[in-house]
Amino acid sequence: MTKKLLIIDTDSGIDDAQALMMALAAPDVEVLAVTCVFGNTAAANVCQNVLRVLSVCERQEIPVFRGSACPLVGIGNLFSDHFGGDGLGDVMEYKDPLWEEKIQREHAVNAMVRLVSEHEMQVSLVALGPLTNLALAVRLDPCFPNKLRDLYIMGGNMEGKGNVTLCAEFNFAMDPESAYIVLEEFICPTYIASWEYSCRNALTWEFFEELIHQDAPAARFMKMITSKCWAYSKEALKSKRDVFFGPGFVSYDSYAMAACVDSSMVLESIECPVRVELQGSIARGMMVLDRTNQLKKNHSVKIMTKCDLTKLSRLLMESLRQPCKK
Ligand SMILES: [Ca+2]
Repeated sequence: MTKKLLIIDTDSGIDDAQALMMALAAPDVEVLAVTCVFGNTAAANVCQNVLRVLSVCERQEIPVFRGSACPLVGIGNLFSDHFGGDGLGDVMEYKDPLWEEKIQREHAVNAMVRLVSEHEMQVSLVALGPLTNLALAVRLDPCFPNKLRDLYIMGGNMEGKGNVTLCAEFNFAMDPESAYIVLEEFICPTYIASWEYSCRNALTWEFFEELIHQDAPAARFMKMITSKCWAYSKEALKSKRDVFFGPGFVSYDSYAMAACVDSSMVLESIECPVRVELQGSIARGMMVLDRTNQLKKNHSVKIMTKCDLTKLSRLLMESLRQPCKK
């Protein structure tokens, strides 16, 4: 069987690390590249975080590319401390002094355009951070979306429930213009794991404990990077997520990755056109669902609504049993 080819665009991020491990563990998936973007932390930290995850899983042969350090418009100094200042829980004392030499020289956006052109209609792009690199890719090559097999996005919201601002989800709020461009111009099959989708399909904290206490290097790594992170503690009970959806363990980016790795993961979805609000004083960055086609767009996306939690749990468990032989 031919393997599914993936490019993973990430702002890693503890949940990005989890999602990346899920792709690495999937037997019928080949990760062509990991492209880095600012978001949970600065782009330089994202690069180092991805290298760490690949090292833990003994998959250093996968090329890592450095991408956008800020949004298309405005300044990019709004990093979240959701997963700590360094994006991986602020627990790592050792910094690889040679990390920059391990990053490819080619810019992430150039690499994306090149790889997708080399494997036309074969590459699935999984976007786990702000969509800046994707927006730049379609500006460099207007045919880029036509050459993609499909696109999976973690980001946006469907009910106007925001996690960083009143109405906007983090990845879209960090670069609303890029989110707008991608949702207007990427005409390939597009699947969106919104904030509400991930929160509504939460797993239990008991499952999380079982997950990170497996006897494998990847599980020990996940246990370490979540050990001092408030998002994985009882403090999180006070977050907006728990106010809206109740308590639970949510590995946001894993939902988009799981849908890409196993298409039977998504049990229900809504298919309709969407647009990102750019002008609003309250709702800037919010994704709007056009279920009655008032915008007269000719491209619809699939917005996931129900996840197979048994399958998701299994993929998460397997993803932390690495390194493994594929
Ligand atoms: Ca992310």
